Amino acid sequence: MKTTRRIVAAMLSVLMLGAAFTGCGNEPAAPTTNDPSSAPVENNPTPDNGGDKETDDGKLKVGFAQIGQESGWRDAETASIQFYAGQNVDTIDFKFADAQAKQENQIKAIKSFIDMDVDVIGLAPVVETGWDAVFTEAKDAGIPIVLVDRMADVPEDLYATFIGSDFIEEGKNAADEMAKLLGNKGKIVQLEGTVGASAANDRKKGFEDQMAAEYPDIEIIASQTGDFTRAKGKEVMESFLKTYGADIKGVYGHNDDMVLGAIEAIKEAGLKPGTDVVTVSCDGVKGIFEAMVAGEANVTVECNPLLGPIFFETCQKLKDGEAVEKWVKSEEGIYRQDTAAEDIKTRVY
Ligand code: GZL
Repeated sequence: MKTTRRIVAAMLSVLMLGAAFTGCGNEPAAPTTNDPSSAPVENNPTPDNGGDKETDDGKLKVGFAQIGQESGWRDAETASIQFYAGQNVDTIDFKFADAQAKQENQIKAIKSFIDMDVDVIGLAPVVETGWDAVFTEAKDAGIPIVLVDRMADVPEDLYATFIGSDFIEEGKNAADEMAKLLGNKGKIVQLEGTVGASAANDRKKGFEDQMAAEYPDIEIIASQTGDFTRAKGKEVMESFLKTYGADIKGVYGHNDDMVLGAIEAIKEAGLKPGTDVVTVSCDGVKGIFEAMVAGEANVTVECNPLLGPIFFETCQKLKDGEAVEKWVKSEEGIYRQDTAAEDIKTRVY
C-alpha cells in the first residue's frame, strides 16, 4: 500500500512540477563544452520504481534540483554531474530537475524526490532562505540533503554537508587583485550576483570588507545585481557608464559571465576593457580566459564547478552510513592576464 501510494504521489507531483525532470541512461558524451546538452540525459519523467528502498535494485538513488542555466559556470556544473551519472548508470539511479531559477520549482522537486524515496537529495539553493520546511520533510523521511555550490540558511541538522567554495575568501582575493591593478586607488563598480544567493552575499561581503580594511582610496561608486547573467551584466554596466563614464577605473563582477557582458558595454562606450577599465571576477570559465588572452580582462578568481565526482562519492558515503565533513571545500586558484595564453590550454570548462 505504502509503495503504491508513493508511486501515485510521485507521478502526481512530477506532473505538477514546472521544472524539467530528466534521468540518465544514454552513453555519456564527454562534457567538452559548457552546453549541458552534451551531457548524457534522456527524458525519464517518472521514477522507474517509486517503491521502498527495500524493493529497489541496490542502486544509489539520487535526485538533484539544479538552479537553471544562468551562466557558463552553471552549465559546466550540470554537465559534470550528469556526465558522472551517465558514466555510472549501472550503479546510480539519477533524477535531475532544472528549476528554471525558481525556488518554488526546487521545493517541488525536493518533495518529488522525497515521494520517490531517493537515498540522497542534492540541491544548489538558488537563494539562502526559505528552505526550513521542505528540508524538515526530507529529514523526517530519513533522506539526507547535500548542498552543492551554494549554502542554505538553515540549522545544521537539516543538511548533511555543503560541497562548495569559500565565497568570502573569493571576495577578499578579488579585492586584493583589484587593488594591485589600480595601484590601491580609484573608483570602481560592482556587478552583484543573484539577490539572496549565498555566492553573491559572501563575495560581496568578502570584497567590501577587504576594501574597507585595506584600501581606503578605492571607492565603490555603484553596485547592482546583474543576476549572474551576461545579458544583465551588460545592461547594468551600460547604466553605470552612462552615469559615471570614464571615472570608472575598474569593475568587479561576482561571476565571469556578468563581466563578459560588461566588457561589451565598455567597448561600446568607446573605452578599452582591461586597460581603461580593469576587470576582476569569479569562476574561471573559458570565456574569461579568452578575454584575458585578448587583453580585455585582467583577473579571474577560480570557483570549481566540476563537482560531479565528489557529489556522488559523498552521496554513496551517506547511503553507506559513513561520516562526511560538514563542508567539503573546493580547492581553487587565481588566474591573471599575464599567464592566460598558457593557462587556457589546460582549462576544461
Ligand atoms: C558559485 C555559483 C555561482 C557562480 C555563477 O558556486 O553558485 O552561480 O559563480 C553561478 O556563475 O551562476
